[in-house]
Amino acid sequence: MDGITKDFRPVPLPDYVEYPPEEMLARARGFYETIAKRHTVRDFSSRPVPREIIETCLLAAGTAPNGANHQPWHFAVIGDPAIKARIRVEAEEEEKAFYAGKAGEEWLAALKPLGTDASKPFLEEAPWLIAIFGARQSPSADGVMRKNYYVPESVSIATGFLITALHQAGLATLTHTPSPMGFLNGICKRPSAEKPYILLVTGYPAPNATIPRHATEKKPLSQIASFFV
Ligand code: IYR
Repeated sequence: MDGITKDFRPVPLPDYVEYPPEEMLARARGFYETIAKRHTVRDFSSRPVPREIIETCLLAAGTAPNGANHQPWHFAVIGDPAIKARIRVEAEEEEKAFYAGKAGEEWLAALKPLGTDASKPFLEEAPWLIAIFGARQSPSADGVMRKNYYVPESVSIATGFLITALHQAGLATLTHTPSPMGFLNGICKRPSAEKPYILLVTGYPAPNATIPRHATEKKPLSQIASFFV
């Protein structure tokens, strides 16, 4: 037995915990309260964050639902100041072109309330950058290359888990998307079958960190959901 499961072999559902309905509601409210305290941060402290915290949050990300359980993601974790400096140079080069007009008027107008510009000091200041890649194809456990499915969906869900895990651990995050970010393949030594999706910045917020007021405006439930009952 090589330990690779290729046939359907059901096992009893592990780990499920049922709560009485009142407790469910209390837990749902509790989680909402916790996650509503997550804010996208652009001012990071350079205070170090132990690697084991990042590793544990990545393990949580790796439990995300995904296409055919191929787990088509890779997380390149950068703490080396020299590599962070290279990423900043490359990202700022793309961002300069973006803000100089490549984005187009409508997009730049949409970004105005965020107060962002081409300057990305957080790429050097934050202790950790996590470059998140999605693999169009990747080797299975027996080393044979195979196609992956629902890659953007899978990677995005895993990224959501990661952001949630980092927040739960007490860290701030920024989902940064310099566009295009193909330069990350070279710097992170990832194959061309992998596409960088997001550069996740994480660490402690700077003591004087601010967020745009615009970001505090969340749509009410009536605008984000419709029920058919
Ligand atoms: N990638 C650029 C621009 C940007 C785009 C969107 I859409 C945002 O929500 C925020 C920023 C930047 O990082 O500045």
